[in-house]
Amino acid sequence: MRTQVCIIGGGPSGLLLSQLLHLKGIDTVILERKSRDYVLSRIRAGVLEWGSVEMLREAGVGDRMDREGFVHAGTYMSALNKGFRIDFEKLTGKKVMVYGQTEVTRDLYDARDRMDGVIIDEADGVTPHGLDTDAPYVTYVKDGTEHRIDCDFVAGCDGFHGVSRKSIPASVLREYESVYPFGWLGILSETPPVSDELIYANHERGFALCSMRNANLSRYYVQAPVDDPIEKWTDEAFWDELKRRIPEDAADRIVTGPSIEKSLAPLRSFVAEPMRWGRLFLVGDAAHIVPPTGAKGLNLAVSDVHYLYHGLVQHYQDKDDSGIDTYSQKALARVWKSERFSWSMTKMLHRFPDQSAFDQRMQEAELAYLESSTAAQTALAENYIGLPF
Ligand code: RFL
Ligand code: PHB
Repeated sequence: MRTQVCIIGGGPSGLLLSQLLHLKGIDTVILERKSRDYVLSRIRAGVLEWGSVEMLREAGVGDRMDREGFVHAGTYMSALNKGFRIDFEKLTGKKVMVYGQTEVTRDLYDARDRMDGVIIDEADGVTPHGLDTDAPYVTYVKDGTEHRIDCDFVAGCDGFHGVSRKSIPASVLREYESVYPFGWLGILSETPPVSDELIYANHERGFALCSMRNANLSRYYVQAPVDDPIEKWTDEAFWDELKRRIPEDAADRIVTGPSIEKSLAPLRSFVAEPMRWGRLFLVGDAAHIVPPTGAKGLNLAVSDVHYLYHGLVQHYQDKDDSGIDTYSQKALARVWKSERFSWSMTKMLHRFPDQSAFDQRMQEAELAYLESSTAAQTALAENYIGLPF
């Protein structure tokens, strides 16, 4: 088989890139290791920057998001069980959209199906070859038979554990990493959200977050030791802990119920450079990971897609390679700024095991400054709603 762009990974970045390129007449094939049901059962991001919202609309998958998503003009922060609000709209003129990654992925799969997009799922042993030549190709095994796809370019959209980044020689690849000494325990429950906007809470027992998916589906997180056995966290233990960490009025009115999903995710900051090697481009989590505190992971995947999509369109339509030649540089400039924001939100809001009394006071002072300063709130809001592409 031959295609113009072979995309490894059928998560949001691979699907969105495929859909946008298709609309410009550029042919793609997606190779996905897992089944579609598996991909659609992953519960992940919940907040879209406005730039991401506009990219999804441009890709023709904005209708359900615009009908069912929730536009949020601000967020609540809480310190020592006392909340204050940051008004994104007043401070920046912009808002965010709360619409789950699972739904974004579903909308993209539906659109690709409607347009007869080729998505090969349950593809094993996906391996890119000849990435530093003019004739790259990708091999994979499906139902016991090996196949080969010849292409012009390979887009590595295969997440942190994928094969693409590992194809870049160690002599070229530079990796930067910081692993946090805790995780996020998240639950999904069929209960009305406790608040009309998200609540990010700093508490002496650890961080907590109240988020949502729709009017009867809530998403809550508490900071927890990353090696805690999940069985230890009965629903009752989770709700008790969450209530201790959030503002009292929220704790009093929260509606609890059985969890329908529960998982413990590690927190990491990671960047791989460069994001292009020969005919390979890394996109999204394949190149970088942020801790979820700033809600940036999916949004960074979308901004990578933005730069690569425009570069590839320029290459095919105008015979101009300047876009793909500057892809890594442009994407990384934005990636590092989002890394900084996610890292600073994580440091401000979590309890670290080795935190000294001084560190603790610094955190309290930072939150007090944020509460009282329009300049500090504007800086947070500008990053949260998303830096320009
Ligand atoms: P994905 O979603 O990991 O998709 C990669 C796909 O590649 C497939 N794959 C392979 N396919 C073929 N061959 C191989 N060898 C392969 N190896 C892997 C995988 O099966 C998968 O389908 O990466 P992508 O597309 O770059 O998207 C990135 C986002 O998923 C990620 O950044 C966000 O989910 C991060 N994130 C959040 N981002 C936000 O913008 N806002 C949020 O509110 C937010 N909250 C979160 C999050 C991530 C979380 N977890 C669990 C990691 C909350 C959590 C708890
Ligand atoms: C979510 O709803 O899953 C979510 C929201 C905001 C974050 C992280 C996750 O910062």
